[in-house]
Amino acid sequence: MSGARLLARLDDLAQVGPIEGGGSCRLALTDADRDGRDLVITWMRDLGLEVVIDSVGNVVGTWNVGSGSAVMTGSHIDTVRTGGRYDGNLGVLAGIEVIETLMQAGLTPPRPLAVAFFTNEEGARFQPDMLGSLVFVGGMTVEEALDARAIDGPRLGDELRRIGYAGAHPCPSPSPHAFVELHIEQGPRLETDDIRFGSVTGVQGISWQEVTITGQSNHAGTTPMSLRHDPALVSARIVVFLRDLASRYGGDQVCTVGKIDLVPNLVNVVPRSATLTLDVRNTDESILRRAEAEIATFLDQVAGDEGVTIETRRLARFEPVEFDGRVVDLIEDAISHRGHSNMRLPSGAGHDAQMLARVCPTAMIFTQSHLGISHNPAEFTDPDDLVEGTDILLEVMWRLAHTDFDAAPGGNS
Ligand code: HGY
Ligand code: MN
Ligand code: MN
Repeated sequence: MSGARLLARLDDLAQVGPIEGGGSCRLALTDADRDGRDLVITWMRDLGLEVVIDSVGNVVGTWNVGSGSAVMTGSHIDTVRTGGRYDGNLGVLAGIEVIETLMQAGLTPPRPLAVAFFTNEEGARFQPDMLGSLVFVGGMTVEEALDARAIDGPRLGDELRRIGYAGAHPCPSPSPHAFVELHIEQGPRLETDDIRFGSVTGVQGISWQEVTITGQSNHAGTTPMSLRHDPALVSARIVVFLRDLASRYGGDQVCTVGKIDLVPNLVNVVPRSATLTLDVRNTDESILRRAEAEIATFLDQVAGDEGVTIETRRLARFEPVEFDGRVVDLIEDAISHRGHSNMRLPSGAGHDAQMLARVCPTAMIFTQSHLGISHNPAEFTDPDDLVEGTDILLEVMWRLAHTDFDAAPGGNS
């Protein structure tokens, strides 16, 4: 395995859509995303992989050796606006590195190996997140995906065509033999507990909605406070309510208002409207549903209090996912066998693996994230962990290629 080649490619990819602080901004299907795609496909083609682009722009590079369905790895190379250099990129470039290493070592697996990057994993520009992998496994129709609207307006299908990634390959795709994704944890748990790698047991549930509050724009100087119907105030009350809910629930409950747009957004105008996003997550589906119900009740109540109207729109909703215990066991064994400390943990972030888990035995490998920082250019993972994580990925993929899941009954542990 060439750690230098992996690290150099991570640096090269980080230079596509570069932002201050050493991170990247490659929002899905923008020119920067196109440039990142072009670069990674070049590396795939230089390896002699068969590169396929499907109808929502997912890209799969396959080393067509052996027989049967492929062992697949991969992740995403689109980023949030304040992206770090490892989120998603590591999983894709590590997959390429694994294949290149095996080729150069003259080691041929009994099955094809594939490495993919999926469209719009982040869900920052188009919703839902993990859109590409969701279509890849048949969880969303191509037509519905192509009609998704970006937060800046364009239609997903038009953007795909504009950047030259409206592929011909149909979705859903045939199911892989197995899927494994290497990803940074993006949270603090491994580092806090001084555990080097994680065997990821699943992904927590996620609930995204857009809330539009309509009040009455008015003069900031002349309108008595008692006569105001102020969407900015209602937005603030919603933010505080979500923080209080998360504190009351405790445990894995997290709530985020990441985006607030005021109209007309001027210093001397009581806003006419506010549009905000609610990101609510929990590992437990019943608790997540309880949180959603509480939020809906609060929205009704605060609309009455402040004399505004509130409309909501579902942006994404995925229940918690449990990975295949046989794959988690295999990952844990590979980590231990290479002499490293290991922790089993669920993922706080969404990943393409949670979609692949619908169609084949799937799990993930986590590396540490320094101080748990991610979706931030300060995202950092020790280069030794990036390289060793790739070696673990290689071992896991090799073993998956030699695993007959039909003979090994089981599933979620
Ligand atoms: O939002 C997420 O969990 C992921 O980064 N798409
Ligand atoms: Mn990611
Ligand atoms: Mn992310």
